[in-house]
Amino acid sequence: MRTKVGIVGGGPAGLLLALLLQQAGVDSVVLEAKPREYVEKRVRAGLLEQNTVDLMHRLGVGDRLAREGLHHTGVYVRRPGRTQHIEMERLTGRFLTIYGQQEVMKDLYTAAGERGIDVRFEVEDVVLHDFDSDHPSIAFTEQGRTVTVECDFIAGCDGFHGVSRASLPDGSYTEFDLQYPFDWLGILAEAAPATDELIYAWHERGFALHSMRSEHISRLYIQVPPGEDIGAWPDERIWKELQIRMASEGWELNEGPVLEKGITTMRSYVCEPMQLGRLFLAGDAAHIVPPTGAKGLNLAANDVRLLAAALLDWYRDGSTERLEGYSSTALRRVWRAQDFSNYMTTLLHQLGEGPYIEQLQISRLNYLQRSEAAEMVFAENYVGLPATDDF
Ligand code: FAS
Ligand code: PHB
Repeated sequence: MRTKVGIVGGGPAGLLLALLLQQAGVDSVVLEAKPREYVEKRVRAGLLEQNTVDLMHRLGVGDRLAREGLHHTGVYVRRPGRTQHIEMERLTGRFLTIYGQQEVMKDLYTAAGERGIDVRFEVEDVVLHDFDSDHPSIAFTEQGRTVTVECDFIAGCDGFHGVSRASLPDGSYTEFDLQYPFDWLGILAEAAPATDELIYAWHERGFALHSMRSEHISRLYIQVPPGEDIGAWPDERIWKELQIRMASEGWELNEGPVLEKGITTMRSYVCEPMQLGRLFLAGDAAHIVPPTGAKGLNLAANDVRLLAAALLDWYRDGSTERLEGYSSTALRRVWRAQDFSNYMTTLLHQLGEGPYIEQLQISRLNYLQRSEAAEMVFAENYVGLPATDDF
């Protein structure tokens, strides 16, 4: 079979790219290893920047997000005895939206179906060929049958553990990697959020985060040791720890049945360049940020916004300027998000690096509370700088 753009991976990056290309009349085929239900049920991101919301509306897939998404004007930063509200919308004029990645995926798959985009689920043995030539192809197995799709370009949107980055020849890219000495344990609970906006908590026992998915569903995270066994965390122990770390005079966390829980490793990673020949990496396939800054999905959306514009230039008039500049352009925002995600992670977690570093954290939290300039830097990075052609 033949298409214009072969997209490996049917997560946010892959589907947003397919919809952006389809909107301009460019065909693609999306190859996803998992069943649709699995991707739609995978609990991941919850916070969308305005750039990502604007992109969903630009694609005409933002109606349910507009109806059901929670509009947030800022976040709380809490530590024992102090809670600061950082008013991001007042400081930057830009807002945040709470809308689960599960809901984003349902909306993107529905639109892809309605617009006739060819999404193949449960594919196996995906192998990329000849992407260092002008006639790349992708071989894969579908219900036991081997299929090859010939294309002009391959978009590697298959996440951190995908096949695309692994297909790059040794020596053709550089890796920047930082692993943190802790993980996150996250729960989804049938409990009314006890806060109107997110609470990021610093505590001597470790970090905690109160997020949500709706007025009935809370999403909560705590810092745990690296490689922690989830079996060591029965629900009541999780709730007890959350109550301690998020404690505040006259405030109490609402508890309820835990619907889902999982452990996430904390890593900062970048692969440079994000392209080789006719293979272009986007999203987690090229970079990972710790979720403390809520940037992962938003970065994936930004990558494919830039990649789609570059591909459409080529299909319109053969110009290659933006294609050749895709990696360096996308990496500008990637490294901005890497810096901010690292800043938030090292500010709010117990790093185990001794009392001096802990005093630095306290000093930074005091400065964030005392200085409007520090608040502005925090707010500007958290909401995401406006999307432009070169950033
Ligand atoms: P994905 O990993 O989502 O999608 C890649 C797809 O490729 C998957 O569906 C996979 O099945 C498929 N695939 C893999 N190998 C394949 C192969 N060989 N062949 C075919 N298909 C293959 N980000 C935010 O912006 N805000 C948040 O609040 C936030 N919270 C998070 C919380 C947690 C606990 C985690 C783990 C992540 C969070 N993130 C957040 C980051 C997260 O959302 C990712 O950045 C986002 O899913 C990246 O999207 P993709 O790049 O499309 O990769
Ligand atoms: C979430 O809602 O899952 C979420 C929100 C903010 C983060 C990380 C996760 O920083």
